[in-house]
This record gives sequence, structure tokens and C-alpha cells, in this order.
Amino acid sequence: MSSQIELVCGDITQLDVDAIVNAANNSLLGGGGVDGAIHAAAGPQLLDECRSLGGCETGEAKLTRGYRLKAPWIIHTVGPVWYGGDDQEAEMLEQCYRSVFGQAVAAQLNSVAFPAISCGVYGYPAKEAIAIAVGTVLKLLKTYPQIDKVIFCSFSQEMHRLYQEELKLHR
Ligand code: AR6
Repeated sequence: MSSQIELVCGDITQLDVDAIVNAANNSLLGGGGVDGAIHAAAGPQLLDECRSLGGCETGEAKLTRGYRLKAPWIIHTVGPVWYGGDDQEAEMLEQCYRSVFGQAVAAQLNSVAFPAISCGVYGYPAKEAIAIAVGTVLKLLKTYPQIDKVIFCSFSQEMHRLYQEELKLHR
């Protein structure tokens, strides 16, 4: 298992990292789930900045400031909606992790915390999504050594356990 990866069970808005990742929607104008929690914790200036961004395609990522968060930056990405698995969901989910790393490297950030992108409202099966998240991040960490810490933040013990099991497979 990569020593750069940490698993945390809790609220991603409380984490002290360079950037937390938001599982947003194409409008970038807020929503429920982790998106709602991040907007509530960061404060209204986040929505003002998001309005200027012109939305975000699925699989892409955009950077904003973190405002009232401990994390100075937020990287917003839009995961795929799960339509059964034959609609390029896996490719798009992998692309989210790649796009987030692209933004983090461009902004010279060193630590990033991810929620389980697409695993809530967007319905992606958790085990499959976590396999993509962990596998893709392990590859990206080799390519971009300047990223020295990635946290996978779960919001439930069940999700936390799935990350632990997936990481064991890579030991
Ligand atoms: N900290 C960490 N993880 C969280 C938190 C939190 N505070 N809150 C929820 N999660 P979701 P999606 C977990 O639905 O599936 C929004 O409305 C949650 O338990 O937030 O990508 C957007 O605007 C789940 O495991 O994101 C979009 O419309 C994971 O975060 C849509 O939902 C992702 O769940 C995006 O859906």
C-alpha cells in the first residue's frame, strides 16, 4: 500500500489539506450531498466564484478557493451518473481523478482529499467506484511525485471498510 494514501472516515469539509475535492454537478452551482456540505462550510463566496466558471463537463475539474474551509483550495469535479455500466461510466470516473490531479499539479498543491465521487446521488456501485479511485490514484502518484498525500474520505464506516479492503489488494 502506498504510504502517501490515508483513509479518513468523517466530514471532508473539516480536513486540513491543500485541496478538498467536490463531487459536483455540471452546473457547479451547488446541490446536495458532499457538494451541499462544501458550499455550506465554505460560505457564499464559493457560489459567487462558481458562477463565473461556466459549469464543468463530466470528467473534468475546476479549481476555486476554499474560503471559510481549512483547505485553501477546492477542486470541483463532476462524476458520471451510473446508467448500468455500459455508458463509459468507468472511463469518466477515472477521468475525474486524472483531471483533479491535473489541477492540483498545475496549482502546485501537495495534498488532496477525495470523497467517493459518484457513490451517492449518482448511484455508482461503491465497490467498483472505489476500485477505480484507488487504482487510478496509485498510478497517478507514481507519475506526479509532487503530490505527497491523498486522503480518501468516507462518510460511513461501510465505505471506509471498502477502501481498506481495496487498498489491501494493492499491498
Ligand atoms: N464528507 C465526505 N463525504 C461525504 C459528505 C461529507 N460531508 N457528504 C456526503 N458524502 P454525493 P455524487 C459522501 O451524492 O454521487 C450533489 O447533489 C456520500 O456519502 O455527494 O457524485 C451534486 O450537486 C457519498 O459516499 O455525490 C450532484 O448533483 C459520496 O460523498 C450529485 O450530488 C458522494 O455522494 C453528485 O452525486
